[in-house]
Amino acid sequence: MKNFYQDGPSLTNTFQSDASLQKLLKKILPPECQKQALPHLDHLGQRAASDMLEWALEAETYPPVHVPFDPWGRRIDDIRVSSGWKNLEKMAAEEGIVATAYERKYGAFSRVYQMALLYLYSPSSAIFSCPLAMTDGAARALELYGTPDLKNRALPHLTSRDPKTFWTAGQWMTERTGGSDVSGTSTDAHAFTGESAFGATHSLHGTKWFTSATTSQMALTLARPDGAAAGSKGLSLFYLELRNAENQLNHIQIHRLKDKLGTKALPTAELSLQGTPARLVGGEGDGIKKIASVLNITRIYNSMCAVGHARRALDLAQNYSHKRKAFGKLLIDHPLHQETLRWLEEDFRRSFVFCFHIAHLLGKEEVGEISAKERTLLRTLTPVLKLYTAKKAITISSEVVEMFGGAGYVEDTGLPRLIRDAQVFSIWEGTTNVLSLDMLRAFEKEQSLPVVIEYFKSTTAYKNNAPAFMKKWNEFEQLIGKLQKSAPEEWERNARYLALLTGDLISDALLIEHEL
Ligand code: MFK
Repeated sequence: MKNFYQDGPSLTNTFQSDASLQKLLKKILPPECQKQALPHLDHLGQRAASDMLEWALEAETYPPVHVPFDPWGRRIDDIRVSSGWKNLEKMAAEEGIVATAYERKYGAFSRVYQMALLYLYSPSSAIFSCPLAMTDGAARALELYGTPDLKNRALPHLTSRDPKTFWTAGQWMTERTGGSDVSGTSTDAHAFTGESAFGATHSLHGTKWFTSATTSQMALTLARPDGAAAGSKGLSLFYLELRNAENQLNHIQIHRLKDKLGTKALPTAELSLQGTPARLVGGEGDGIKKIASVLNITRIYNSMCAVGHARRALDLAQNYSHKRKAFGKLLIDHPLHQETLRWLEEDFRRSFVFCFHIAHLLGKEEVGEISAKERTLLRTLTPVLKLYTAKKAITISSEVVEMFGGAGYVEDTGLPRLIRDAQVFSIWEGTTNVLSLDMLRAFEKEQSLPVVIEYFKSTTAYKNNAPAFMKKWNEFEQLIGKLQKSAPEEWERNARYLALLTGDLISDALLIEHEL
């Protein structure tokens, strides 16, 4: 076939093509919420397959640039981003990707509605979902720990639908000594004596090693006040604004942008705080515990973005399977290709249903409708969700790229980005091992293992003796039994395996409950 040219994959309205999303939302959202949410999601699904794709491509093609000096040698540390990136930010505000959760028009279901928006927005956003995650996390931390005046100052911006007043937030935890173990944080906080627009209490000195997105207007960060203990116990949580009224950086110097494996459109910088005015949040001490309220939100965002990413990879693979012929027939007509897709689709649905379950629990917690047992489940299962969905997104992305053969390995098809951008999900906001240990932390601190076991025993899958569920359940019971007789170190050695098994069990149970 001399004149043969293959058609590439294409997307249609990503809400309309998503049977799982429609089915789940119609089942769990109350009618008045559906009335607003479903048309809104339909509209967003259309944008995710049209104008957003153009902006995302532009943002990826023209990644951010750090301009340290003006032409005359003045230090300016400008970070220049493409108009595509700016449009994605503007649109996020207008569509209420963060605001929907905080307006709480539909109680606990507002979070489910908002997460569904994020799920559609994220895979076409060139990872603008990352600054949104930190914005949402900062809003929650300020809700929980901020004084009324600090809340009044920042929350209306973080939850605004008006692009002119919308702010994004950064979460600056990682230093050169580490992103997982932050006990070595060497940013010092000295008493602040000058004037500041936001009631600064301290001035910060130190280096932050991974700060995304450094174009944000505010950030939450950790620092050690004078006289505080060494290690993580001596850390406090601080609020800062990056720029002053003259739009100059507030004693912050940007060293360089990171040259990352993926998430190329996202400006992630190394910077130093050189006497940056900052304000204590929630009093001195307990910095890790307070920033955990940000992390628990960003980890759920990471999960929802991983699920959205997996859906996008599969949409492309499904579409291509109906276009591409090999060995005399369409890919979709080959039994082995069908089987591979079926297996990947099931993996996707596992992550999908688990993620929306946790989003609903989060919504209940935020409006004070959560029971004690549900709160324990939310705390224990959030790290499991994050590690589980990240691993699934990486596997699915890799398999989908393989389904395209050589085309999947060629940059200008856009397909290699699927793998690069998936890899961040298992790194950002806690690696698989760190999160497995966080599950153990919750077992211990919240005494949550009995609650998890009780939950599994209450599911339809358990009551109906569903074969796949019971096979894993037996393995889970045996492993727990063995660990209960072992040294603490054995819990740690088995933590990852146990976390993945827990993820399998909960997703099995939820797939049966929701008939997905
Ligand atoms: C898309 C953008 C991509 C851009 C590229 C990004 C590349 C990567 C950049 C990064 O570096 S991301 C890394 C971000 N860092 C993290 O996510 C932190 C990961 N590390 C952890 O989560 C550690 O487990 C932790 C820092 C929390 C360990 O610190 P500690 O001080 O040894 O923990 P400790 O003493 O057990 O906990 C302190 C308190 O916080 C305890 O409460 P109490 O004071 O009442 O005892 C804990 O229960 C509580 N806590 C810890 N984690 C919690 C939590 N509470 C609720 N939820 C949690 N998740």
